[in-house]
Amino acid sequence: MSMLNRKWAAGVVVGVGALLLSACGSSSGSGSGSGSGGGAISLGFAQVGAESGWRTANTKSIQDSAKSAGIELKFSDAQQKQENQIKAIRSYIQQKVKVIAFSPVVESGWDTVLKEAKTANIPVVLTDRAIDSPDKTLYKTFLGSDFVKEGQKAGQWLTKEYASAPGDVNIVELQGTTGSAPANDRKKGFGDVIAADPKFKIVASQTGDFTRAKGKEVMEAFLKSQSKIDVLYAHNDDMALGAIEAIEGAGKVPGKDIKIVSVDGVHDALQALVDGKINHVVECNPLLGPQLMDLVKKVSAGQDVPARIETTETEFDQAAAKTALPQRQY
Ligand code: GYE
Repeated sequence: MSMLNRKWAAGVVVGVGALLLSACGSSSGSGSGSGSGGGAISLGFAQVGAESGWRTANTKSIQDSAKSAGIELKFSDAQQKQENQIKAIRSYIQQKVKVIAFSPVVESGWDTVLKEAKTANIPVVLTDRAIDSPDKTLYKTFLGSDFVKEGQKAGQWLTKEYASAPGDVNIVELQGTTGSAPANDRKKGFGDVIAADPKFKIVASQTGDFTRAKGKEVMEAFLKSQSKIDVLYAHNDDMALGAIEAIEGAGKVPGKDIKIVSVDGVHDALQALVDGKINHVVECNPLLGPQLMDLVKKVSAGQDVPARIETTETEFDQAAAKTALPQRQY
Protein backbone atom coordinates (compact mmCIF):
# COMPACT_ATOMS: atom_id res chain seq x y z
CA MET A 1 0.00 0.00 0.00
CA SER A 2 1.33 3.48 -0.74
CA MET A 3 1.59 5.94 2.12
CA LEU A 4 -1.47 7.71 0.83
CA ASN A 5 -3.53 4.53 0.74
CA ARG A 6 -2.23 3.51 4.13
CA LYS A 7 -3.52 6.73 5.70
CA TRP A 8 -6.76 6.34 3.89
CA ALA A 9 -7.16 2.74 5.03
CA ALA A 10 -6.53 3.73 8.61
CA GLY A 11 -9.37 6.21 8.24
CA VAL A 12 -11.90 3.53 7.37
CA VAL A 13 -11.02 1.13 10.18
CA VAL A 14 -13.78 2.26 12.47
CA GLY A 15 -15.89 0.15 14.79
CA VAL A 16 -18.93 -1.31 13.13
CA GLY A 17 -21.22 0.01 15.85
CA ALA A 18 -20.17 3.59 15.24
CA LEU A 19 -20.56 3.20 11.53
CA LEU A 20 -23.98 1.70 11.81
CA LEU A 21 -25.23 4.73 13.65
CA SER A 22 -23.93 7.22 11.16
CA ALA A 23 -24.39 7.30 7.44
CA CYS A 24 -20.88 7.61 6.16
CA GLY A 25 -20.31 8.47 2.54
CA SER A 26 -22.45 10.72 0.52
CA SER A 27 -25.95 12.01 0.63
CA SER A 28 -26.55 14.06 -2.44
CA GLY A 29 -29.62 14.88 -4.41
CA SER A 30 -32.67 16.49 -2.90
CA GLY A 31 -34.38 13.48 -1.40
CA SER A 32 -35.82 13.06 2.06
CA GLY A 33 -33.07 10.56 2.73
CA SER A 34 -35.44 7.78 3.73
CA GLY A 35 -35.49 4.82 1.41
CA SER A 36 -39.22 4.61 1.31
CA GLY A 37 -39.83 8.22 0.28
CA GLY A 38 -38.95 9.94 -2.98
CA GLY A 39 -35.58 11.50 -3.79
CA ALA A 40 -32.20 9.83 -3.57
CA ILE A 41 -31.97 6.05 -3.53
CA SER A 42 -30.63 4.86 -0.18
CA LEU A 43 -28.11 2.05 -0.35
CA GLY A 44 -26.93 0.08 2.67
CA PHE A 45 -23.49 -1.39 1.97
CA ALA A 46 -21.96 -3.95 4.33
CA GLN A 47 -18.24 -4.07 3.53
CA VAL A 48 -15.94 -6.94 4.57
CA GLY A 49 -13.32 -4.81 6.29
CA ALA A 50 -10.13 -2.94 5.48
CA GLU A 51 -7.83 -5.95 5.33
CA SER A 52 -5.97 -5.24 2.10
CA GLY A 53 -4.99 -2.71 -0.54
CA TRP A 54 -7.63 -4.30 -2.78
CA ARG A 55 -10.31 -3.66 -0.16
CA THR A 56 -9.23 -0.05 0.35
CA ALA A 57 -9.51 0.59 -3.38
CA ASN A 58 -12.88 -1.19 -3.50
CA THR A 59 -14.29 0.91 -0.65
CA LYS A 60 -13.08 4.14 -2.22
CA SER A 61 -14.58 3.15 -5.57
CA ILE A 62 -17.95 2.45 -3.92
CA GLN A 63 -17.97 5.68 -1.92
CA ASP A 64 -16.87 7.85 -4.84
CA SER A 65 -19.30 6.34 -7.31
CA ALA A 66 -22.24 6.56 -4.89
CA LYS A 67 -21.49 10.25 -4.58
CA SER A 68 -21.35 10.87 -8.30
CA ALA A 69 -24.47 8.75 -8.90
CA GLY A 70 -26.42 10.76 -6.28
CA ILE A 71 -27.01 7.65 -4.19
CA GLU A 72 -27.30 8.02 -0.41
CA LEU A 73 -24.76 5.53 0.94
CA LYS A 74 -24.88 3.98 4.39
CA PHE A 75 -21.56 2.20 4.78
CA SER A 76 -20.34 -0.25 7.41
CA ASP A 77 -17.05 -2.07 7.92
CA ALA A 78 -17.42 -5.58 9.39
CA GLN A 79 -13.75 -6.04 10.28
CA GLN A 80 -13.81 -9.47 8.58
CA LYS A 81 -16.52 -10.80 10.90
CA GLN A 82 -19.73 -12.33 9.54
CA GLU A 83 -21.69 -11.46 12.70
CA ASN A 84 -20.92 -7.76 12.13
CA GLN A 85 -22.14 -7.97 8.56
CA ILE A 86 -25.35 -9.64 9.65
CA LYS A 87 -25.90 -6.88 12.23
CA ALA A 88 -25.27 -4.24 9.57
CA ILE A 89 -27.74 -5.85 7.16
CA ARG A 90 -30.40 -6.05 9.90
CA SER A 91 -29.89 -2.39 10.68
CA TYR A 92 -30.33 -1.50 6.99
CA ILE A 93 -33.57 -3.49 6.94
CA GLN A 94 -34.75 -1.55 10.00
CA GLN A 95 -33.82 1.74 8.36
CA LYS A 96 -35.84 0.67 5.30
CA VAL A 97 -33.11 1.39 2.77
CA LYS A 98 -34.06 0.99 -0.89
CA VAL A 99 -31.31 -1.51 -1.74
CA ILE A 100 -28.80 -3.56 0.26
CA ALA A 101 -25.45 -4.53 -1.25
CA PHE A 102 -22.69 -6.48 0.41
CA SER A 103 -19.52 -8.41 -0.09
CA PRO A 104 -20.03 -11.55 2.02
CA VAL A 105 -16.99 -12.26 4.17
CA VAL A 106 -17.63 -16.03 3.97
CA GLU A 107 -19.76 -18.11 1.59
CA SER A 108 -22.21 -19.83 3.93
CA GLY A 109 -24.72 -18.85 6.59
CA TRP A 110 -26.66 -16.05 4.90
CA ASP A 111 -30.11 -17.53 4.31
CA THR A 112 -31.81 -16.28 7.49
CA VAL A 113 -30.84 -12.63 7.19
CA LEU A 114 -31.41 -12.56 3.43
CA LYS A 115 -34.88 -14.00 3.93
CA GLU A 116 -35.54 -11.11 6.31
CA ALA A 117 -34.51 -8.65 3.57
CA LYS A 118 -36.73 -10.45 1.08
CA THR A 119 -39.72 -10.32 3.45
CA ALA A 120 -39.10 -6.57 3.85
CA ASN A 121 -39.07 -6.27 0.05
CA ILE A 122 -35.55 -4.89 -0.07
CA PRO A 123 -33.55 -6.14 -3.06
CA VAL A 124 -30.04 -7.42 -2.35
CA VAL A 125 -27.02 -7.17 -4.67
CA LEU A 126 -23.95 -9.31 -4.01
CA THR A 127 -20.67 -7.78 -4.99
CA ASP A 128 -17.09 -9.08 -5.05
CA ARG A 129 -17.73 -12.31 -3.08
CA ALA A 130 -20.48 -14.88 -3.65
CA ILE A 131 -22.57 -17.01 -1.27
CA ASP A 132 -23.21 -20.74 -1.54
CA SER A 133 -26.96 -20.72 -0.92
CA PRO A 134 -28.95 -22.79 -3.42
CA ASP A 135 -31.81 -20.26 -3.05
CA LYS A 136 -31.10 -17.85 -5.89
CA THR A 137 -34.16 -15.75 -5.06
CA LEU A 138 -32.35 -14.29 -2.04
CA TYR A 139 -30.42 -11.84 -4.21
CA LYS A 140 -30.90 -10.09 -7.54
CA THR A 141 -27.45 -10.38 -9.01
CA PHE A 142 -23.74 -10.94 -8.38
CA LEU A 143 -21.10 -8.50 -9.59
CA GLY A 144 -17.47 -9.56 -9.33
CA SER A 145 -14.64 -11.77 -10.50
CA ASP A 146 -14.30 -15.42 -11.38
CA PHE A 147 -11.93 -16.48 -8.60
CA VAL A 148 -11.54 -20.04 -9.94
CA LYS A 149 -10.23 -18.57 -13.17
CA GLU A 150 -7.78 -16.42 -11.21
CA GLY A 151 -6.43 -19.50 -9.42
CA GLN A 152 -6.12 -21.29 -12.76
CA LYS A 153 -4.12 -18.40 -14.20
CA ALA A 154 -1.69 -18.58 -11.26
CA GLY A 155 -1.37 -22.35 -11.82
CA GLN A 156 -0.81 -21.90 -15.56
CA TRP A 157 1.98 -19.41 -14.94
CA LEU A 158 3.61 -21.88 -12.56
CA THR A 159 3.40 -24.89 -14.87
CA LYS A 160 4.96 -22.87 -17.69
CA GLU A 161 7.67 -21.40 -15.48
CA TYR A 162 8.69 -24.88 -14.30
CA ALA A 163 7.93 -26.77 -17.53
CA SER A 164 11.48 -28.08 -17.84
CA ALA A 165 12.25 -28.47 -14.11
CA PRO A 166 13.37 -32.07 -13.61
CA GLY A 167 12.56 -32.64 -9.91
CA ASP A 168 9.83 -31.79 -7.44
CA VAL A 169 8.59 -28.23 -7.21
CA ASN A 170 7.73 -27.52 -3.59
CA ILE A 171 4.97 -24.95 -3.18
CA VAL A 172 3.71 -23.20 -0.05
CA GLU A 173 0.28 -21.60 -0.18
CA LEU A 174 -1.01 -18.61 1.78
CA GLN A 175 -4.78 -18.91 1.72
CA GLY A 176 -7.24 -16.06 2.06
CA THR A 177 -9.82 -15.82 4.84
CA THR A 178 -11.09 -19.29 5.70
CA GLY A 179 -14.48 -19.97 4.16
CA SER A 180 -14.41 -16.96 1.83
CA ALA A 181 -15.23 -17.38 -1.85
CA PRO A 182 -11.85 -16.07 -3.08
CA ALA A 183 -9.93 -18.43 -0.75
CA ASN A 184 -12.00 -21.47 -1.72
CA ASP A 185 -12.00 -20.72 -5.44
CA ARG A 186 -8.41 -19.57 -5.83
CA LYS A 187 -7.28 -22.73 -4.08
CA LYS A 188 -9.42 -24.89 -6.32
CA GLY A 189 -8.46 -23.25 -9.62
CA PHE A 190 -4.76 -23.45 -8.81
CA GLY A 191 -4.98 -27.02 -7.48
CA ASP A 192 -6.82 -28.24 -10.59
CA VAL A 193 -4.17 -26.90 -12.95
CA ILE A 194 -1.08 -28.09 -11.07
CA ALA A 195 -2.61 -31.55 -10.55
CA ALA A 196 -1.73 -32.29 -14.19
CA ASP A 197 1.88 -32.93 -13.14
CA PRO A 198 2.78 -34.79 -9.91
CA LYS A 199 6.08 -32.91 -9.61
CA PHE A 200 4.09 -29.94 -8.28
CA LYS A 201 3.65 -30.46 -4.55
CA ILE A 202 1.85 -28.17 -2.12
CA VAL A 203 3.97 -28.89 0.94
CA ALA A 204 2.22 -26.44 3.29
CA SER A 205 -0.99 -24.42 3.08
CA GLN A 206 -2.45 -22.14 5.70
CA THR A 207 -4.63 -19.04 5.99
CA GLY A 208 -3.03 -15.61 6.20
CA ASP A 209 -6.40 -13.85 6.40
CA PHE A 210 -5.62 -11.69 3.38
CA THR A 211 -3.42 -9.39 5.53
CA ARG A 212 0.25 -8.42 5.36
CA ALA A 213 0.88 -9.09 9.04
CA LYS A 214 -0.56 -12.60 8.93
CA GLY A 215 1.14 -13.33 5.60
CA LYS A 216 4.48 -12.49 7.18
CA GLU A 217 3.79 -14.50 10.31
CA VAL A 218 2.67 -17.65 8.46
CA MET A 219 5.55 -17.43 5.97
CA GLU A 220 7.99 -17.25 8.90
CA ALA A 221 6.50 -20.48 10.20
CA PHE A 222 6.70 -22.11 6.74
CA LEU A 223 10.36 -21.12 6.45
CA LYS A 224 11.06 -22.82 9.77
CA SER A 225 9.09 -26.00 9.11
CA GLN A 226 9.99 -26.61 5.44
CA SER A 227 13.46 -27.59 4.35
CA LYS A 228 12.94 -26.71 0.67
CA ILE A 229 10.50 -24.09 -0.65
CA ASP A 230 10.62 -23.28 -4.37
CA VAL A 231 7.42 -21.26 -4.80
CA LEU A 232 4.95 -19.23 -2.78
CA TYR A 233 1.38 -18.98 -4.06
CA ALA A 234 -0.40 -16.19 -2.16
CA HIS A 235 -4.16 -15.71 -2.57
CA ASN A 236 -3.60 -11.95 -2.44
CA ASP A 237 -0.85 -9.36 -2.83
CA ASP A 238 -0.85 -8.18 0.76
CA MET A 239 0.02 -11.64 2.07
CA ALA A 240 2.75 -11.91 -0.58
CA LEU A 241 4.16 -8.54 0.49
CA GLY A 242 4.20 -9.66 4.12
CA ALA A 243 5.84 -12.94 3.09
CA ILE A 244 8.59 -11.03 1.23
CA GLU A 245 9.60 -9.48 4.56
CA ALA A 246 9.73 -12.94 6.14
CA ILE A 247 11.81 -14.35 3.27
CA GLU A 248 14.28 -11.46 3.42
CA GLY A 249 14.38 -11.79 7.20
CA ALA A 250 15.44 -15.42 6.75
CA GLY A 251 18.31 -14.31 4.51
CA LYS A 252 16.73 -15.55 1.28
CA VAL A 253 16.03 -13.63 -1.91
CA PRO A 254 12.33 -13.31 -2.83
CA GLY A 255 11.72 -13.76 -6.55
CA LYS A 256 14.91 -15.84 -6.91
CA ASP A 257 15.41 -18.34 -4.08
CA ILE A 258 11.64 -18.51 -3.68
CA LYS A 259 9.48 -17.49 -6.63
CA ILE A 260 6.19 -15.75 -5.86
CA VAL A 261 2.85 -15.62 -7.64
CA SER A 262 -0.06 -13.67 -6.15
CA VAL A 263 -3.48 -12.26 -6.99
CA ASP A 264 -4.91 -8.67 -7.05
CA GLY A 265 -2.53 -6.28 -8.80
CA VAL A 266 -2.27 -3.47 -6.24
CA HIS A 267 0.37 -0.80 -6.71
CA ASP A 268 2.87 -2.15 -4.15
CA ALA A 269 2.75 -5.64 -5.67
CA LEU A 270 3.34 -4.31 -9.19
CA GLN A 271 6.29 -2.36 -7.75
CA ALA A 272 7.61 -5.59 -6.17
CA LEU A 273 7.20 -7.29 -9.55
CA VAL A 274 9.19 -4.51 -11.24
CA ASP A 275 11.83 -4.90 -8.50
CA GLY A 276 12.01 -8.66 -9.16
CA LYS A 277 10.67 -9.70 -5.74
CA ILE A 278 7.39 -11.06 -7.09
CA ASN A 279 7.39 -13.07 -10.33
CA HIS A 280 3.79 -12.94 -11.52
CA VAL A 281 0.55 -11.19 -10.53
CA VAL A 282 -2.97 -12.22 -11.57
CA GLU A 283 -5.29 -9.22 -11.63
CA CYS A 284 -8.52 -8.93 -9.64
CA ASN A 285 -10.36 -5.69 -10.27
CA PRO A 286 -11.58 -3.78 -7.16
CA LEU A 287 -13.05 -0.80 -9.01
CA LEU A 288 -16.60 -2.14 -8.93
CA GLY A 289 -18.33 1.06 -7.76
CA PRO A 290 -19.65 2.47 -11.06
CA GLN A 291 -21.14 -0.88 -12.19
CA LEU A 292 -22.58 -1.43 -8.73
CA MET A 293 -24.37 1.94 -8.69
CA ASP A 294 -25.77 1.19 -12.10
CA LEU A 295 -27.19 -2.10 -10.81
CA VAL A 296 -28.55 -0.44 -7.67
CA LYS A 297 -30.47 2.06 -9.79
CA LYS A 298 -31.86 -0.73 -11.97
CA VAL A 299 -32.98 -3.04 -9.16
CA SER A 300 -34.51 -0.17 -7.21
CA ALA A 301 -36.55 0.65 -10.33
CA GLY A 302 -37.65 -2.98 -10.54
CA GLN A 303 -35.78 -3.59 -13.79
CA ASP A 304 -34.37 -6.98 -14.72
CA VAL A 305 -30.62 -7.42 -14.39
CA PRO A 306 -28.32 -10.28 -15.46
CA ALA A 307 -27.87 -12.96 -12.79
CA ARG A 308 -24.08 -12.61 -12.88
CA ILE A 309 -21.80 -9.86 -14.12
CA GLU A 310 -18.11 -10.63 -14.38
CA THR A 311 -15.36 -8.03 -14.39
CA THR A 312 -12.62 -7.97 -17.00
CA GLU A 313 -9.14 -8.77 -15.76
CA THR A 314 -5.61 -9.29 -16.95
CA GLU A 315 -2.27 -10.66 -15.69
CA PHE A 316 1.09 -9.00 -15.13
CA ASP A 317 4.61 -10.15 -15.87
CA GLN A 318 7.48 -7.75 -15.16
CA ALA A 319 7.17 -5.86 -18.45
CA ALA A 320 3.41 -5.42 -18.09
CA ALA A 321 3.87 -4.19 -14.50
CA LYS A 322 6.40 -1.57 -15.68
CA THR A 323 3.90 -0.25 -18.18
CA ALA A 324 0.93 -0.29 -15.80
CA LEU A 325 2.60 1.10 -12.68
CA PRO A 326 2.60 4.86 -13.47
CA GLN A 327 -1.18 4.85 -13.99
CA ARG A 328 -2.09 2.45 -11.20
CA GLN A 329 -4.66 4.20 -9.01
CA TYR A 330 -4.44 1.86 -6.03
O1 GYE B 1 -8.37 -10.45 -3.40
C1 GYE B 1 -8.25 -9.58 -1.20
C2 GYE B 1 -9.30 -9.01 -0.35
O2 GYE B 1 -12.64 -10.55 -2.11
C3 GYE B 1 -11.49 -10.33 -4.15
O3 GYE B 1 -10.45 -9.78 -0.65
C4 GYE B 1 -11.55 -9.96 -2.73
C5 GYE B 1 -10.31 -10.28 -1.94
C6 GYE B 1 -9.03 -9.69 -2.47
O4 GYE B 1 -9.00 -8.84 0.93
O5 GYE B 1 -7.12 -8.76 -1.30
